[in-house]
Amino acid sequence: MKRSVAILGATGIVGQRFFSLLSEHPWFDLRLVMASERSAGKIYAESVKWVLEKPLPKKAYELTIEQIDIDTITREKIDIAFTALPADAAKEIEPELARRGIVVVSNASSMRLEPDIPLLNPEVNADHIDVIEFQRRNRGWNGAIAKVPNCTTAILTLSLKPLHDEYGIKRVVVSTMQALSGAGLTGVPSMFILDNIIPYIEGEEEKVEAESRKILGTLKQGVIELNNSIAVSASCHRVMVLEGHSMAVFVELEKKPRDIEEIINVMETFKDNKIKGLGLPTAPEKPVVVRREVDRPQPRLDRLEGNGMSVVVGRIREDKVMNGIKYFALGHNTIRGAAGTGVLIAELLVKKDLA
Ligand code: 11C
Repeated sequence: MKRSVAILGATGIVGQRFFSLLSEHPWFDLRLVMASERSAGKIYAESVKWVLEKPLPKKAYELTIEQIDIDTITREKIDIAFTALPADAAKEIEPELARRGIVVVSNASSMRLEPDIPLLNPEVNADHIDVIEFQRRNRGWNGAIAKVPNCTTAILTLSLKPLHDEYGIKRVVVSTMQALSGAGLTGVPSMFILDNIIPYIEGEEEKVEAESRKILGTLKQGVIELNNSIAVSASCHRVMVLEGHSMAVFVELEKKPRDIEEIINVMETFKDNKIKGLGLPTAPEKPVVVRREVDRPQPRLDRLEGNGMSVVVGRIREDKVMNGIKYFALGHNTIRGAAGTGVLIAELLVKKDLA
């Protein structure tokens, strides 16, 4: 049976991505699109400008934006609420929804590091979903909260997972080149960074460093423990790219790879064992795609690989300073790094009878 779903924060960039992925989803019936008072009362198609393809999905003309209201969500018997809310609003609204029996799949950064809240990048740590049983017991909720990782973290950890499984990772240094859409910069405001790079993204480096260790951590005795044996250092930067976060990644490994061909094989054959065979509609056929051309991946050419759900890796080479390897990685920040991973999490929750 289809689950009834809502999007909270439906008019922002991530909200629009949620809309495009949910409006014709085989398992989900998109019933409510909610946003602030400013957009309430408008037909959805009239309020969106950024990511949605033209022609807009039929639902965009059928649904009217409603003001965010917990009672309406409860009354409409929504099973799953996808949220793209600012962290402050999410902190208030999401626990109340979970208390009322709604399953929340949230892109907001609030609560991501709480030990009984799963921070899911399904091909990497789908098993962490089991913490929901403890979450429900601890907090007395009938619903639940599952979090989507920070966009850079989702892309980075998907590229690291095959390496970690095969060789063991000791240290990661990452330098990012992040797209404008990650900052919600549309239209004129994005022009402020034309011919420029902004070498600071508030809170991003801390998120990458902590969230990566949670995603690569383990579920033990009802909580998720950070992986403290992996050190992560990030430097994050905004560049004049519309969509797609790129990063130069330097990794110290425990075990020495035989050669670069072996590493390419390990990455390309990464089989996302955690969700394999579940038939999740949004899962890409290949979570990690390797490009051999020296000038790839590039955002404009490669960000839609696997419908935006694959991470594309290139320029894999030995790094003698790190006693390991270095490579370049790219992922679609609003799909793999946000709404796409959110929908994949919801599919996993349905498959596990948790939503
Ligand atoms: C950016 N990564 O590109 C940010 C946006 O942790 O969900 C997403 C912030 C987050 O600026």
